[in-house]
This record gives sequence, structure tokens and C-alpha cells, in this order.
Amino acid sequence: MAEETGQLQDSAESTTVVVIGAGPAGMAVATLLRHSGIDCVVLERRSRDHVAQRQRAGIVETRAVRMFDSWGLTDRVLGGVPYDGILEFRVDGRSRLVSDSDGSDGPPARLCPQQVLVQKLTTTYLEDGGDLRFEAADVSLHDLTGDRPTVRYRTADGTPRTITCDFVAGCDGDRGVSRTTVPDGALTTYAFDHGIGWLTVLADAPPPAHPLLAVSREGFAAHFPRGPRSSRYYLQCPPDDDPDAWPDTRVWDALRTRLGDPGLVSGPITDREIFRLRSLVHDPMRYGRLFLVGDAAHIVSPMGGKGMNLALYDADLFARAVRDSVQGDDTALHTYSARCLRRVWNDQEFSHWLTRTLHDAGDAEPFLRNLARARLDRLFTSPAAASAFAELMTGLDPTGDAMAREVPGNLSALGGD
Ligand code: RFL
Repeated sequence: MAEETGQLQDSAESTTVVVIGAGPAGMAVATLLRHSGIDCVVLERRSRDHVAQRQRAGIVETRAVRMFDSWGLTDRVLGGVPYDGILEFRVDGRSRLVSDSDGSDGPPARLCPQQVLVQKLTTTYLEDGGDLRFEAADVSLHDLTGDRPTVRYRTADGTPRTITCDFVAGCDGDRGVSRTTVPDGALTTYAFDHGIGWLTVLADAPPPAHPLLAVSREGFAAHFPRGPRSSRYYLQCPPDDDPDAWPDTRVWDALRTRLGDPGLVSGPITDREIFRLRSLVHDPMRYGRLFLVGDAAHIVSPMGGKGMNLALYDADLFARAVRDSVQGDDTALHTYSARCLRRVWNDQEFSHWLTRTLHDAGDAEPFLRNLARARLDRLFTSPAAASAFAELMTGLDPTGDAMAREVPGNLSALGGD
């Protein structure tokens, strides 16, 4: 490739897949492709440091761990520690432990913060000779419905670059360029706003014994581990609330009240923001040779911990589909969107159910509050309900799994691929 600088002429490179975005979706796609011996180039608009520090999810679910296992990559890409599958619900201060262990053999979920997963995927990809370009500006996608799409961008020093490829993986999140390049009308968007806000706080404070979800009349709260000395907390609040209205003392007072734990140990708060609980699905997850992966195609409210895990699911299906295509079989590329969307809707339903249950059980009007508390009661007392919950938490539920066998006679109801 020519080593131009400044505004000198751009000469096109060629690869099999250009991956836009180096978050969990992009780095999983790139690592799996590279592991399959398939060329790709990853373009990320931010710096390596910025991407490596972005803290969000904390648990790689059982299904995703086993997915990496099936690629022989578990030891290289997963950090953290195995998760014992125990989740604590605290309702008005009363504790109930629910196990999401499915009783099957095979590795369990991992307490692995999102930034640790991204760092390890990045290291693995680079060790395997991967091509990853940070601070790629003005990325634009062209000829997506032709045989050889083109991706243009500028390097940090302003040099224009062009890459032609067979496929583009749009892994650039909800606000990236990939999906917005798709012409109006080509995708259908399904959106839902829960009308709920969460103040989320990261702190250097002791993690809980188990991930903890708390219901109270003061509103929902949660406490999750994010490392040996780090925790993420959530506090329900109005969606348009102001983070400045939550000084440290108010945060810790509200957590102690809602978690029913007057002795909760505080620590320095390192990050705080307010976001709306919302859900989005874009259908199909493909336009020509552009394939949308992860948050670029769907947003799930964080309740249930599915967003990052869905990104890993999409990445696995996409990498396998490209691998097949390189060997002359395009079937999996054609079914990619339908197969992903089936799990996406399954996980959206779970997340929606859990969101409604845990918020309504606290401060909803009396009828809805009693319905939500009846759902929790069933979860705590019925082994069948607990088992269904465990299936969904682990991601091992067959309902949304493209590989699962259909129930005979139920194909049309399930909207098969
Ligand atoms: P990401 O992580 O947003 O990464 C997209 C990457 O693309 C880059 N990018 C571009 N690069 C080049 N050119 C452009 N024009 C670009 N535009 C963007 C960005 O810089 C970035 O590096 O999307 P991805 O990879 O699809 O991963 C999705 C996950 O990040 C997301 O689903 C989760 O974080 C959601 N989520 C959670 N998921 C879980 O599974 N469990 C959890 O417990 C969990 N907690 C959370 C969460 C999301 C949260 N936020 C964002 C509200 C907690 C929070 C607070």
C-alpha cells in the first residue's frame, strides 16, 4: 500500500471484510474472522485508550462463554472469574436468592467487565496479525448493493484512505455511520420508551456478594460487581433528571434506603450519568453487503444484561456466515438477519418483562404493583418459573435460538427462517 501523507492521492486497498467499530461486536467479529484465516480491517473512530476504558456490561452470559469455547478461544478472550449464577432480589429489604444455574455441563457465565472483554479481544486479534486502525475519521460507506463495496475514511493526520471489500460489518453502535447510510425505507424500526430513567454510578467500592436487584416504594435500585474493588449501581429516576441533582451524599443515601442496607460501604464515584430505558430493533439487519451487528441493529434496556451478549451472538453468526461464504455457501448470509432477530426479540421480551416487573413492583399504581409482586412471588416459589428464568438469564433458552429444533406443528407460529 502506498504510504501517502497529508492530502496526497489515495490508493485503494482490498480486503474481505471491513469492520466499522471496535466495541464488543466489532472486536468479536474481527477476532473470529481472523481466527478463521479471513482478512479484515477494523476502523474505529476513537483512540485505543478510549475504547479500552469504556465500562458498561459486567457479565458474559453462559451461552456466550460456550460460544467462545466452541471457537477454542475462551482462555484468550475471557477475563474475570466464573459467575456462580446466583442473583439476589431484595424486595422491601427482604432477600431472596435465585439461581440461574441450568444444571448442564459446560463452562458457566463469567463476571467479565465489558472493557476487559474488549481489551482481550483486541489483544487476541492483534496477536493473530489483525489490522486495527484507531482514530479513523469521516468513515463513509459506498456501493453497498454492488459486488464490491467501498469504505472511505481519513487517518488521524488527515490522509484519505479507500478500502474495497466483499462485506461491511456495521458494528458502530446506535449512533454510528453504518445504519444511517442505509436509505430511508429500507429498514423498519421498532422502538419503545419505558418512560423510566436510571442514574448509573460507577464507584471504587466493594462489589456485592451477588448481583443485586432491589425493589422498594422509593424506586428500583441495583448493585453489580465490576471488578474486585469496583461496583456499578443503578437508581430509578425521572428520565429527564439532571445528574447534578445527585451529589454523592444523595446517591449513597438513596442506595442505602432502596437496597435496605444502612451499612452499605461507599467509595469514590468515578462516573455518573442518567439514561432512558429504551428498546430499539431495526429489521432487517442487512442492506446489500452491509451487515449490522450489535447495538447498530438493536438496543435492549440493560435490565437482564442482554445488550453486549446479543452483540456477541450476532458476531458469532456473522463470522460463521462469512466463513461459509468464502467456501462458496451463502446460505447463512441470507438467513443471518432472520436468525439474529429471532433471538433479539426473545431477549427484548425477557428484558421488557424484567424491567416492568421490577419497576412496577416498587412504585406503580396498586393494581400493576400487585400483578408485578405476584410475578415475583411465582419466580421465588415455583421451580418451573425459576427454571424458565434461569434459561433466559443464561441465554441457553431454545426459544430464540436459531439452532434449536422447532416444536413440531408450531413452525408457522414461530415465524421460521
Ligand atoms: P458499542 O459498544 O457502542 O461500540 C461501537 C463502537 O463503534 C465506534 N464507532 C465508530 N467507529 C468508526 N466510525 C464511526 N462512524 C463510528 N461510530 C461509532 C464507537 O467508538 C465504538 O467503539 O456497540 P457494540 O460493539 O454493538 O456493543 C454493544 C454493547 O456496548 C452494549 O449492548 C452494552 O454495553 C449494553 N449494556 C449492557 N449489556 C449487557 O449485556 N449487560 C449489561 O450489564 C449491560 N449494561 C449496557 C449496560 C449499556 C449501558 N449504556 C450504554 C446505557 C449498562 C449501561 C450503562
